[in-house]
Amino acid sequence: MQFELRLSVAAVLAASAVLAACGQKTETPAAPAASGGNAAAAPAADAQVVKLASVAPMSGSQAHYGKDNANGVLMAVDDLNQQGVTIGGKPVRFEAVVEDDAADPKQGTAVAQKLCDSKVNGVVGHLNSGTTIPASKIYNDCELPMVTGAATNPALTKNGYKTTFRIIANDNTLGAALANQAKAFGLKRVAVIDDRTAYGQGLAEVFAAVAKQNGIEVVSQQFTNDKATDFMAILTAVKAQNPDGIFYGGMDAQAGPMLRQMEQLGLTTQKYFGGDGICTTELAKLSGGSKPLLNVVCAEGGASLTKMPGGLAWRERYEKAFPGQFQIYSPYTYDATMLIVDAMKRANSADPKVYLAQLAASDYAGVTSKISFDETGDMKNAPSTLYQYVDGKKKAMD
Ligand code: ABU
Repeated sequence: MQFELRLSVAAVLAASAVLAACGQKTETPAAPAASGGNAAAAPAADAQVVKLASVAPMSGSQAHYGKDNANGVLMAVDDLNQQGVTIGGKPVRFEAVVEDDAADPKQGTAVAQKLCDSKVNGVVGHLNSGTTIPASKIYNDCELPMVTGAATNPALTKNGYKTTFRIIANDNTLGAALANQAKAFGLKRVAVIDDRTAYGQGLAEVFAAVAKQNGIEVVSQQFTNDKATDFMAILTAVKAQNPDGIFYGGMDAQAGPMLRQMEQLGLTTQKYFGGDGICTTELAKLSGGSKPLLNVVCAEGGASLTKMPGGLAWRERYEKAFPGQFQIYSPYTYDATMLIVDAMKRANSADPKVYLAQLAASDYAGVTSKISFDETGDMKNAPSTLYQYVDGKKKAMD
C-alpha cells in the first residue's frame, strides 16, 4: 500500500481512520494540535511550500514504528508552521509527505525515486537498514539529502554518499554494548538468532564477535525472517544447547511472539538481548505479558528521554498530539526534520543542492542531543542506552 499525506499533526489523527478504512491517498486541511492551537502564527496561504518527506513502513507488521516516525515529522512540521519560518527572506509553509516503504527494499527504492521525481526538499528516513541502504544511492544520485533516525547498519554511511546522514548510534556501538552487558552479567553460553535482514544479521554478527572476544561461547546460531511468527523449532534447537543468554537480531513483531514461545518451552531464566528494533513500547504488548519480557535487555542508539536535553517536555507534547502511539524513533525524526530546516535557514535556501553543505556542517541543539556529523554523515559522539522492561514498561538501566 502506498499513500501520501500532506497535513498537520491533528489532521493525521483524523486521516489515520480514513487510511485504515480504505487504504487510499488522503489530504486534509491543516489544524494545529501539537503547538497548542496557535493558529495566528500559521504561514500565509501564498507562502513558498517546502515539502519534507517521512519514509517508513506504514503497513504490515512494522506499521507502528512507521506511524511513530511519521508523527515525529508531523509534529516538527506543525511546530515550524507555527513559528512562521522565513527562508531566503520569504515566508515558508511546510508540508509533510508521508510515504510507505512497507519495510521492503524494492518498495523503498521505488518510493525514493518517486520523492526524487516529485522534488521534495528533504527526506527523513527510511526506518529499516534494508530499505535505507539501497534508497540512499537513489537520493545521492538526485542530490536529495536524507536523514535517518532509525536505520543503524554501519554500512549505510560507508558508500561515500554526501547526501546520507544518521542521527543515532550505529550497530557497532549497540552490538558491543549488549555483548559487554552479557559479560557483566557473567554469562558463559549464548545462542544467537537473527532475521537475515541487513539490520538483524549485521547486529547479530557484531554481538557474536564481541561476545566471543569477551570469552562467551556462541553455542547455537539460528535464522528466521522478518515475517515469521512461529519460532518453536529454532527455540527447541536453542534449548538443547542450554544457553544462559539468547540474542535476537530483528524487530519486535518477531521478538514478541518469540518471548511467548520461550515461556511455553520453559526458557524463562535466560537473558534475552536485542537492539533498538525490539526496544519499543509495543514489545510489552506483543510478548503478551510472558515472563521472559523481564529478562529482556535492549540497546538504543541515543540517550534516554530523561537524559535528552528536551526529552520529557517533548514526550509530553507528543502524547497529547498522538496518544498511545509512542514507540521509539519519533524524537529522532522530529530532530531530523528540524535539523534539515535549520540547514535551509543557514543556507538561505530550501534547494537541496544548496543547503546540503550546511546540513553536513550542522551543529544543532536538538531535543535528543547536540547533533553534528563526521565526514561519512554519521553522528559524532552518538550516545547509547541499555533498557530493561519493568512492569511492562521500558526503563533505562543507568
Ligand atoms: N535500527 C533498528 C531498526 C531499523 C533498522 O536499522 O533496520
